[in-house]
Amino acid sequence: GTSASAASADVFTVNSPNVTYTDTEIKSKYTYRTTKVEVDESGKYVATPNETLYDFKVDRKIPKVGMMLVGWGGNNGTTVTAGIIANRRGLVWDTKEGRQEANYYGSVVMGSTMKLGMDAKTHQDINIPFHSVLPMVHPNDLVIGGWDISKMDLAQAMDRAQVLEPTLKAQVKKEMATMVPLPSIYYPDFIAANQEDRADNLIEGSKASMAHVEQLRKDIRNFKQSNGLDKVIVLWTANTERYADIIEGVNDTADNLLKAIEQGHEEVSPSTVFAVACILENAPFINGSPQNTFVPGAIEFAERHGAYIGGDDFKSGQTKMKSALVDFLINAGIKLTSIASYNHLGNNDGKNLSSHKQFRSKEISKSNVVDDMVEANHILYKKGEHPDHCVVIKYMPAVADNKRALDEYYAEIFLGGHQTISLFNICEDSLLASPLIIDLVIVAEMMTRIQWKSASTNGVEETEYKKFHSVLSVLSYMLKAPMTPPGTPVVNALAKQRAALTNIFRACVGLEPESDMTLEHKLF
Ligand code: NAI
Ligand code: DG6
Repeated sequence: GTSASAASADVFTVNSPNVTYTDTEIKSKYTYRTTKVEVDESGKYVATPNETLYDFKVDRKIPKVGMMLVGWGGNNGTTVTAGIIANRRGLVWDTKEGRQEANYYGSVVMGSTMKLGMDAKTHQDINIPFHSVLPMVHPNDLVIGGWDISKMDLAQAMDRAQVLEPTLKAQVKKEMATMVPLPSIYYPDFIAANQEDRADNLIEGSKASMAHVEQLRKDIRNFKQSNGLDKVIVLWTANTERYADIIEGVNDTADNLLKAIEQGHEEVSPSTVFAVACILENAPFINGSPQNTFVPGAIEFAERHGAYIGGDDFKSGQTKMKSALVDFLINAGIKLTSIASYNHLGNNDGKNLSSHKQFRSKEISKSNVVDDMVEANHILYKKGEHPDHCVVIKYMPAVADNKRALDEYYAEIFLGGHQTISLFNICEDSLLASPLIIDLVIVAEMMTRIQWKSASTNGVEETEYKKFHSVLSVLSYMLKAPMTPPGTPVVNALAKQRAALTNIFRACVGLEPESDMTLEHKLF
């Protein structure tokens, strides 16, 4: 059942005539301030401040939520599961560096703060946990389940992943041994041939079918019912698939996609079948891998059902750094001229990516991440000009999950000089990706409880609250190739992505965006 909670009001309340709290809702009247730009007859820009009034409504009842992972038995699936159990039970374990406590480092929602405002007397910043700005689900309360084409229980699969300390594994083993992934759908052509030996937990049939859609829907419903859940969020953290070809009449529209599934068309991937099943169950579906799961027909289908989708590809280490560093360089007026991005890793993800078509999916998601920053600076870059950018991934079994990433950023500075920045990033891949899974699930769930309507401009009050767009671009911070509503721009710059997330959440409780002007400290 649901439990009423006042998580955000526990830490703060907003004292404003524009914000009202009831037991079940927070309502805010919010003025969204932007700048409208037009061009006059002489070709000059005319910038006009613009205000739009919105009403936001947040459902304060924190639901009981299930997180179902596709690829539950993989490195990310086992690591995030063990991590949540460790936090839930407050575990402490020995390592060669001393005693380690469970934590949620690497999660924006659980590990970061945002400025609420300034102390009324001292003008010092008051910061609050990100998690408390709105009544969000706590990850400790997520009920976890999912599917895998490998039938290993989660305790054995955690050993196979070689990510966690033995002293931690020993404490979660018993619980994880009881967790066994549901059989999944496997269409061999979509993942590397080298994955075949782990495919021993399969739903019958090796191409898309409505029977597959129905089985996955049943799995979601059963999970929901047997755990007494209000809501299920599904996240793909299974192997990277190859791209599906976009074919007219097959996956270009919602109706064609459904027909293609009925006919067992070979260009419909397992991840797209999962997406369709989730849309029909109204379970938000997030793609943590790079492939084009959300073919145009899948997006249209989600829109038609008002279901939430998000993707693609977790932005964990090398690319997160890239989307911060390139933002810094270009906004510093430095002309980035090339990025050489190399990495090697030895986990099963690396093995799958050693196959060309699957690597290609990853190459695409890793390569497009600087486009918006380059396009925004027409002083440094002519139209169509962009830095050289090369992405290499190699499989090196010995380093297991400890990915090594080497990046060289080469830039042109003042008067023809050059700057070379060389980065060597050793990141335990699944320990970076797991907190992103938590953030994606918590934020996506939160978005299902926020509604909006345009405030009256002509005296006629709109009565109907609406949802956000099906494509949750607010998840961009956690994703390498953020999906946005069709026809809308993609933002890759990390700071902008975080600002969008925090400022939308602030707006829901009637708070202004954080401008960082701090005039209080600058005026005499
Ligand atoms: P993994 O290979 O350890 O796990 C994937 C799991 O998916 C395996 O257990 C496999 O048996 C299962 N699987 C494959 N096809 C399936 C299907 N059709 N249905 C159900 N299960 C299926 O990989 P890992 O390291 O957990 O990564 C998962 C995905 O996340 C990969 O696509 C990877 O590229 C992506 N990713 C990982 C990041 C990281 O830092 N670990 C960051 C960014 C993306
Ligand atoms: C090698 O590049 C394997 C990939 O799955 C990455 O480790 C993963 O996509 C994370 O990438 P990044 O660039 O965010 O560190």
